Amino acid sequence: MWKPLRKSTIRPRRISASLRLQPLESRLAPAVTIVNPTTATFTDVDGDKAIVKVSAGTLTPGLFTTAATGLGEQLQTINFGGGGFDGVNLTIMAVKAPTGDGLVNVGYINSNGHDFGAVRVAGDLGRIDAGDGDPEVAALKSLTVLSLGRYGLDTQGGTGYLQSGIAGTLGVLVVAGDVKEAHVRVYGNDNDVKIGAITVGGSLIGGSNDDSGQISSDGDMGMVKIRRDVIGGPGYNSGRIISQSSSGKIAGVTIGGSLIGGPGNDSGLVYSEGDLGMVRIGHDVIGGAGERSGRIESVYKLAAVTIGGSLIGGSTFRFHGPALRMVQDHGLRWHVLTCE
Ligand SMILES: [Ca+2]
Repeated sequence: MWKPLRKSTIRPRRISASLRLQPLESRLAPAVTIVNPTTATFTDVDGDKAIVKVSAGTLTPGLFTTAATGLGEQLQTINFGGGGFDGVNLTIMAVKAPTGDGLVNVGYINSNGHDFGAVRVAGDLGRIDAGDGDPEVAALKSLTVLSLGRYGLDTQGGTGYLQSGIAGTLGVLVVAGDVKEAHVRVYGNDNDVKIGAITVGGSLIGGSNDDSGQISSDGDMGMVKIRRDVIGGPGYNSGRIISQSSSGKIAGVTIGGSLIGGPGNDSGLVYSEGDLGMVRIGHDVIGGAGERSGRIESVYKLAAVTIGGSLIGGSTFRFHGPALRMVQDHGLRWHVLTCE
């Protein structure tokens, strides 16, 4: 029997840091300069001039939480949860200094309870919350970032989460590099919410936390393109692409590299509670030590699966059989098992 997949759970835990900059003493000078109502600037940790722009609304210093770090400030939080920025576009970018990288990494963008327009961060983003739950208007029209979660919780001051919650519809998700241990979750009534097109230029990487390295929708999901790999980790449900709507579908999934199961159960997964369109894996599908890891599954229709490389079984004891099995149970569920 198949163990039913649990809905996503959020278990914040400290994530190992790959970048750690020591805060300096706090200082009296304001960290963020309000240039005009829609533009603010600050000096980034490596000396770059960071620029925050909104298409409407009025920026104030109180919206920003920063920590004096390195040569300037780490933007830990920008808080639009109080309203006044509904539907606005937000761009956070950097002008390169001789000491800098021309990028700006951001901890948390909070627009909880309020919709956003297009959000663009020229650097890494730890987390974003947006959406008022009204399905008639997109909760977040688009999110474009260099990477998600690459620096763990360091950009949030060592606390917080890497889970992003979008209450409503996310139009377009573009991540130029990796999604590392971060989780983008679109939630709401499964007949109304969806994620449009998803493009990840690097890999979707699960970690030790449950549900880490994940893109999930309570409703439909458009075409998903992962240029490199989907990699399960030790965490349950880590490294996963999932639509949890029984009435919905995933239009299709292309993984340029491999789908790799990890030590966690149900890690390294492409899964749809509804229909699943064409799934193309450029290289291998590899089962891991976790039960049901390295798996492609649709509860209803599965259009087709192509695997450019090998199908390699994992070490789980539960499913022994041929290298590729497609199993239908209850007349509806199609499973592609990766097993010995
Ligand atoms: Ca920088």
